Amino acid sequence: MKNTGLRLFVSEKIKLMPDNRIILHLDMDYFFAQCEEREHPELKGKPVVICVYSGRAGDSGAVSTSNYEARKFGIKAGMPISRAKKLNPDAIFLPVNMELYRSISDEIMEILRGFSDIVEQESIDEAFCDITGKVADFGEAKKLAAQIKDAIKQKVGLTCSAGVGPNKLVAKIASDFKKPDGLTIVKPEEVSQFLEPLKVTDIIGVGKKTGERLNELGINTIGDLSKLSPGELIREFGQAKGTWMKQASQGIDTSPVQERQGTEQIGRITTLKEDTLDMKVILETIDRLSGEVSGKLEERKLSFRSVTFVGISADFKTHTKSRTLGASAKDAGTIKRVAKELAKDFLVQHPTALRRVGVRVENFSSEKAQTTLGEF
Ligand code: DGT
Ligand code: CA
Repeated sequence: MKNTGLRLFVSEKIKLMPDNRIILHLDMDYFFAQCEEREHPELKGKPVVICVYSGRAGDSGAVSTSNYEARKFGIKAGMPISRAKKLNPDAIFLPVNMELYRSISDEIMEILRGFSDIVEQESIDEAFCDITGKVADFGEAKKLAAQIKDAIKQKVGLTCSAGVGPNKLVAKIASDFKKPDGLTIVKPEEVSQFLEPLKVTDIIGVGKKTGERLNELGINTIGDLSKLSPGELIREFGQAKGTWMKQASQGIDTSPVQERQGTEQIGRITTLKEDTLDMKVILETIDRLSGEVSGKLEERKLSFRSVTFVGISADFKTHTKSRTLGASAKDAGTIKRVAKELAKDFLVQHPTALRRVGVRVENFSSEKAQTTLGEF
């Protein structure tokens, strides 16, 4: 009798569970600064600060990010560069090199797509994957997450932190739980215990202002928040936000992982054997990279509208040249032809030795959608 009762209780609980998905969130560690460390290994172990200079005189501008060595001195994203320099005048200050970070981000997103069919790129260095269909349980999910971290380390040379949970809300908090190089798994039955001691502002969507208001009300942890009635939260924050906060505090989130349209690009970049201006070497490299890009497009049945040539010169400056086509294309021939034309144009205008060369396509449409259009 006892056993039957227990079984009944368990199956009831499973039926009532709002979510039976397995979601992974991945966040690269100190991303821009780690990209620079990869490009300049001599920076490793030193405090590195990545800066957005305002273009005005001197050190006017803000810190974009810093590595963990620099964070030990209190240097943080968003602070004025002048303040960071006071905190540690000996740190290495570098300007943002967005093209480099974008191309590394592309490589990472492609690796993720190799492991998961459903990838939602959330920012340059973060993504969600719905791996429900790929693994049987959270034990397998942990192994898969470790494999993904490994692949990124091996192929791209960077570390990241991953979180796995029953939904996006929990997965995201989990990836932030242990950094750098962390891996945190939160099974559905562990969600309440995991969230309880965390700060209310650890919930993505509970910003600084809401956090301060909650603190004034004596609500500091997610556990405190979960004890409030929906009515109390709605009275304070309005219907939509109050209802959402109640759910979030209980670790409930039904939002799907979905591809974001228009932000996607597929690219390949490689380091040449030596810095060179030799057109033959550069064009041969473009041929090879274009073939790889086209292979990826074929796998995903995508057509593209624009092609970009990326050249990183010996002084580490990144240069790009792009062209938008009159109509969508999907063949390797078009990528090769356009990328080579762009490379030639670039080298005529900037006769500078290149260290790395890349090819990228974007503005996608799916072949399926095109066929449908054609039928009309
Ligand atoms: P993490 O994730 O704590 O190890 O460190 P990051 O640097 O990866 O920080 P994250 O994930 O918040 O942001 C990813 C990149 O976005 C970061 O490397 C630089 C850029 N970024 C972040 N916050 C700011 C900011 O306040 N201003 C500017 N310009 N860029 C930022
Ligand atoms: Ca990050």
